[in-house]
Amino acid sequence: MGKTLAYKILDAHKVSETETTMDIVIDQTLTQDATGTMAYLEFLSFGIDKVRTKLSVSYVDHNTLQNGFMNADDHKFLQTVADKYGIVFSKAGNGICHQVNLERFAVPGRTILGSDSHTPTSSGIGAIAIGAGGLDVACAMAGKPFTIVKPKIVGVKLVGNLRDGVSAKDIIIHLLGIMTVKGGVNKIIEYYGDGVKSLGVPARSTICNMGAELGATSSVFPSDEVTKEFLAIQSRVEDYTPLEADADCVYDENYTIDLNTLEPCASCPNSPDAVKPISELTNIKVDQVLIGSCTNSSYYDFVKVASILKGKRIHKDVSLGIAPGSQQVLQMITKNGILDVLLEAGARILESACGPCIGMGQSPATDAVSLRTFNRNFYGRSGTNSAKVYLVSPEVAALSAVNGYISNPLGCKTLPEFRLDVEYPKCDSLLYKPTFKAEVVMGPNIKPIPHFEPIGENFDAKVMISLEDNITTDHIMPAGAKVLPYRSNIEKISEFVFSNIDEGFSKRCLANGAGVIVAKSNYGQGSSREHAAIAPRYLGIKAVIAASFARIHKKNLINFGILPIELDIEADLLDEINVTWDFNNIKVTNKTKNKTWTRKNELTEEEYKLISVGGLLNNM
Ligand code: MIC
Ligand code: SF4
Repeated sequence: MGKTLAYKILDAHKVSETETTMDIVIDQTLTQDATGTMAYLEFLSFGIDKVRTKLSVSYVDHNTLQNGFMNADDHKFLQTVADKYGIVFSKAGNGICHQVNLERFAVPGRTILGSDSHTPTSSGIGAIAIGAGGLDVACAMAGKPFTIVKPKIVGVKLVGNLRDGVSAKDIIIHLLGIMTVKGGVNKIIEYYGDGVKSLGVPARSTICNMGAELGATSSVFPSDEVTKEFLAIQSRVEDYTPLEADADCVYDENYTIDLNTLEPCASCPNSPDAVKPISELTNIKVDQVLIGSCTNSSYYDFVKVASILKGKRIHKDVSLGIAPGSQQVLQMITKNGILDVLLEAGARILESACGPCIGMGQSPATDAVSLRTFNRNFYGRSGTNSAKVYLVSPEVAALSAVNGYISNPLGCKTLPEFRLDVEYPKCDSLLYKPTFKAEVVMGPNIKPIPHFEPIGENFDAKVMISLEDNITTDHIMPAGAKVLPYRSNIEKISEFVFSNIDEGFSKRCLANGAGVIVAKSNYGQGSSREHAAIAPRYLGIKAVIAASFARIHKKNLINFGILPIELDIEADLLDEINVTWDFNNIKVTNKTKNKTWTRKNELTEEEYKLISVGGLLNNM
């Protein structure tokens, strides 16, 4: 039997395996500023002289709002660490990490680990790119292989061609509607079929990007002539290698998407898997439209947008914001007349950065409807809890901005004057190669990582919060302009844990001592931010009891010495819990309700060891 493309790449990087897990060598890493300061503090604590990867890149793209010294302090720290330890530095303004990584660095067949959940954007080029917590990325930079659960491979066959007005974003939104936000956990989504040829690398990357919303470990496209062309216009055709699955490979799960009949669709508030066709949503009045983020901010996306906006003006009640994904994209749209079209239509031009996607400005008005080409519409993420955020394609976004209500772009053509087959400027003026000379500068915003004692194998604790299905890391550790500047200060940021849904959480934890969190399925979906584990640990959380966990968050909990317990239990606030556990079993007793649950401990030996010693940092 032949091999899937995913296993061809994984097996070529495998250094060891158990029945359920495999350790893979990581070729490249990426970090961004909001997770990077922790990742580099962790890296520095290893006492290593330089990174051991083929390539590591440190991006500044999230905390670019510099209201106060904090974010600027962080940027300086990141730049000096990069320079000293052999890491390429991408300065604020150069663009969103995933867009720039795809343009300038991702290589077919390589493994890439990034401290951001949307790292799989780079898989559009035929790499296996995986999102992880900062500490895992720090370990990879130190040359340690990365452990993954051996993934099941989902084969998605793409058939035919997309109609005008339908785009790659609709493919992945459609798949989210089928597979849901937990359908991809511990799986890699592999795309194949004749429909693949019709999708350029940016379109493939849009699809891989939102594989993160499926909870998938990664996604992957073949590396073919289309990939070669993309690398050629990026002046790095030498990075090309053809790669595809064997024709007789067998997938663990199968889906077929007929591109000929696919319709434009949207993820409705407040979940990427709340999917409806646009044809069922028309006539909803729109207040804000935002085009950008690592999902849809390529030059190719703006060609589509300009084709719709050309000669038109946006509706007077709509605010349209545009954030090109990188300096290169900005330069391209400037050169090719697209920027003029956007300005004439009435667009506000935002910085090439994450910006509103992570609540850094552009929060909508009370109860407003906001259409975004982004990847997440979780409760509160936009900065306005009552806003209704829909995730859509650039075509839906542009047409709706003109009409003032959600509109169906089916049939809208790309104008030939906005050509795609042009040479791209290299535009590396904000990329810095390391000189190995800098002294690390650590401003007052950067505090040491707290030390955590092991939780012990028998402890009493109180239920600090009891939650539903699909709790996101945005619920646990909100982001946004107010909170993000404290990413390098655990004591301060811990005040905000669960603050959007339970303002008293952090004070209650500090007053009560040892705590547990109780939740239903897919706890911790969404981002890779390890702050969603470190800050609760700082507040005394020793275990999370949930029906199931999202992949990255589960690893982050273990890395910081919190016990993840896979159990579906009923518990109320401040119920008294006893947890007794060892390598083989876990016993949870709700002393208040007089109920006991026992289960086999599913932790690997390594995970057991990490929790026993209080986390990965203590272990290193
Ligand atoms: C996100 O999209 O939620 C983020 C912000 O990029 C996070 C990382 C972070 O919280 O810093 C992610 O996706 O991992
Ligand atoms: Fe940035 Fe948004 Fe992409 Fe996260 S999802 S990396 S915040 S653009």
